[in-house]
Amino acid sequence: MKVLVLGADGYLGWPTCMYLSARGHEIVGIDNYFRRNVLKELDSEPLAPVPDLHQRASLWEEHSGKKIHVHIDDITDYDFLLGVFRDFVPDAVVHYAEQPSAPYSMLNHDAAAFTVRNNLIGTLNITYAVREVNPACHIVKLGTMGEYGTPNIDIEEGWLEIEHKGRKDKFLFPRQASSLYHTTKIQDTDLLWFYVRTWGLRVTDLMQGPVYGVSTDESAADPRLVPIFNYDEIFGTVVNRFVVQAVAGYPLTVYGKGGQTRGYLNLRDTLQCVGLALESPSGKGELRVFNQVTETFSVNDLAERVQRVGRELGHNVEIREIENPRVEKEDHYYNPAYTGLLDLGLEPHYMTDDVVRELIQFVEGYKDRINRDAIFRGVKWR
Ligand code: USQ
Repeated sequence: MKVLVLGADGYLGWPTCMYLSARGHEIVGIDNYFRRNVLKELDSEPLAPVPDLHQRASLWEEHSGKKIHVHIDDITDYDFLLGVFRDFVPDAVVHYAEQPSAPYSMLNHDAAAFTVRNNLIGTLNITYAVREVNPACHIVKLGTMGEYGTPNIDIEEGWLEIEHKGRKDKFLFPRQASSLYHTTKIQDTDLLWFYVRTWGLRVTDLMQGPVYGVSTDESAADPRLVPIFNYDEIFGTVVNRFVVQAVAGYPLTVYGKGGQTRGYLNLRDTLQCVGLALESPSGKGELRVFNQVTETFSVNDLAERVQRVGRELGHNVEIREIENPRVEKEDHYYNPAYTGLLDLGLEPHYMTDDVVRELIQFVEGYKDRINRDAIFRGVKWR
């Protein structure tokens, strides 16, 4: 398959490029270096040094003999995106090219406006380019479990059948996000659903929870192939942050009561899920939704696990409840369904102590690069 990966430089984008390339797909990757640029502005470098995308593509070719073509440009520029579509004529597009950080979207007006513009215009441009060049192209969009929020009912896999005054219909499961970033992902879903109904596009929406981990089969060849790994407050996700905090001797930053429960998954499983979705595309005029998580934990569960494994490895790991900078429920019901990807063949890599130990050991190798000032700055939701 010819697969266009948007957001190819990111934490998920680069490992996805390698994973799909290793499986024989032809890959073109695009990235505008948004994350790299913001990290420099915020003085929050990734934990391990990351060669630029051209250099990583060359390294990958040296190790695998396979080419990944890359463009450093912006998909919100429609002429640019359309040009790539016309040259490459993709069979599928994997859409990671969103401003992915909830705290970034809550920083100030400029960051909020950037998030709305980038995420919505980017998604709109993809739909137009697909219709123009290859309407059969399968769009695999990374959504987020955060679109559903934390309702006091079970979360279904994308859809909900409602009976009202004796009549029934099926709707997208109700959405109520708790950051502007997550809200733009709801709006993306709505955009795509509209064009699925109107133009008959094929779309898979992968409602993903927070991802953790760093190693993949493909990055084992060379440490310079590991994904961009952030532990700062803006781009780091909670498990990766806790592991770095454990190694740095920085008390684990549990926000509020720590009862916030989410569905998590290992980076290796993100790759499997995207691969499975690509290999069995949704039908014409179908919006298919999968909840892309493998297990649920509260923040307290995660902190306790990282503390236990960190202490076994000789680290001084304390847990500190700090005033929650976000507006979110800290004690709530959470019961999402997530069987669709298992039915397609997903074989989960669960979060065992060994997995956490391996991640801590990776971080230990870069201990000298940890910038303690980047760990917590307290971006407040209000
Ligand atoms: N949290 C802490 N301490 C920290 C960091 C986070 O207690 O130091 C808590 C947060 O308050 C939240 C939970 O951990 O309740 C998860 O936070 P996170 O920063 O790992 O995840 P989030 O901001 O929700 O966003 C991340 C990705 C985003 C993706 C989302 C999936 O950055 O791109 O869409 O995970 S989900 O959370 O299911 O919406």
